[in-house]
Amino acid sequence: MRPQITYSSPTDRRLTALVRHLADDPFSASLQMDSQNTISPSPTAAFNGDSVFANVVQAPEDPILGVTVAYNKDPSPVKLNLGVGAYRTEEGKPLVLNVVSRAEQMLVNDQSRVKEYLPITGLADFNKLSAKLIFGADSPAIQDNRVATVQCLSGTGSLRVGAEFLARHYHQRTIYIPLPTWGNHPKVLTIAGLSVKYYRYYDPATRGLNFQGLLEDLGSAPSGAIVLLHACAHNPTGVDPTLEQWDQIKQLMRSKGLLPFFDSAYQGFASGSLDADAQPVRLFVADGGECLAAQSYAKNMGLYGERVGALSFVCRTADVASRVESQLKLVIRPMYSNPPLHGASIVATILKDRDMFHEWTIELKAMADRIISMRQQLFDALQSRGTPGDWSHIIKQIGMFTFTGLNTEQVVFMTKEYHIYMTSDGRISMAGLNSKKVPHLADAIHEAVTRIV
Ligand code: KET
Repeated sequence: MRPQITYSSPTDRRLTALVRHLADDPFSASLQMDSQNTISPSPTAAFNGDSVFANVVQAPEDPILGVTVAYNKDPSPVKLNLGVGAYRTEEGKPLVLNVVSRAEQMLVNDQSRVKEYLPITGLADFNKLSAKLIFGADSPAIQDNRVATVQCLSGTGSLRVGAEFLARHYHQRTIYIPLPTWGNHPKVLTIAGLSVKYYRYYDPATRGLNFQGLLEDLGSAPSGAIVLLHACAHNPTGVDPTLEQWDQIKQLMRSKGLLPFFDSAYQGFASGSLDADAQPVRLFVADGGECLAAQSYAKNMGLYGERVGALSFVCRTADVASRVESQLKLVIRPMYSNPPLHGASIVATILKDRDMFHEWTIELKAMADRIISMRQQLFDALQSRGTPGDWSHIIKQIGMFTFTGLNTEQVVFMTKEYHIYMTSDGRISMAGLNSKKVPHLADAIHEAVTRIV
């Protein structure tokens, strides 16, 4: 007799977990649609003379990247894309940092360079320098060799590899993520095999942090649960805890043995200072405890399309760190084998040269300052129009985004009548705005909130 075969592959389990998660997602109905259309396997197509894929249903666009797709199709000359978090200059153009161009030129001129595969863990220099950037040059964890860092495919890839590792090797599969959070978080984490739960983060009434709710929810999390924390410039709300609040969060998490997983996609974009923005992470590392950090160079070095990022595990001992690294290789190798060379070479060139590093910090600060000035200009424009409501959150929130408080209907109105594109939750990318477009945006907001209450 043939043995009974049970079809419970890791992929099946992940899909089941993902569908289960998305079905009771409290925040976004569009996620459920995603799950129907992109993730659940379609019924097998019978051969019908057309295509074996005839039963594949049309998937909806991504809630963030799909905004750019819609924007690109709009022929209007006044259109404005405030959807994706991508920096634009005052002229509305994408920016390649001078220091990045300089590093690329140096790489091109270096005749000794070859195009061999990198190791599975990526470029060694890049990894060391990335750990130094986030944990600090004098970090005791780095000095003790307790940090395992691997180069990954930008922030998203770092989150995915970290989550896959945790699903395989960590005793708790539950990860708590803020409500709301970056729309891709629940998808990346669930498909990696973790089970997502939310902790309260944002209070729509105050347009600030729901600190009490956060403490209550983490306080009732099962011991050992993983907690995703935005290192700075929380996306989409632009609301961060103060350092004192971070300290309280740390104490609570340590007392319950909760494992911090930092997503650091905006280091330098919140305050303009790389060190200041890394303080929350360094606070957690300073007590000798363990944590994970996913870093992205998409925004702070403008390397969006190069897909360059790093995942670090801060461990108790060097021995543990080395074993963690050995297992990370087993996660990475069947996923994409090894990471790309070019972007990491640019980053390493800049981080290891004093002058270039300094030049980078100046360019980064200029980007952060331009965003802050956009906040002020938009706020002033709404004030001068007498737009109903309190708009002070525009200048209080930090980082790339303003969580405006505009509802979906108002967003749809602004897109239809003013050709202004943004995500349906009312998030606008301040980095996509410029002085010339401020009056247009302020007119649109003014009309949207006056007409649609
Ligand atoms: N984490 C957060 C919090 C985040 O906002 C992004 C990107 C990422 C990670 C991933 O970035 P990567 O390019 O993989 O390094 N957010 C912007 C772009 C996107 O959605 O992909 C955004 O929210 O517009």
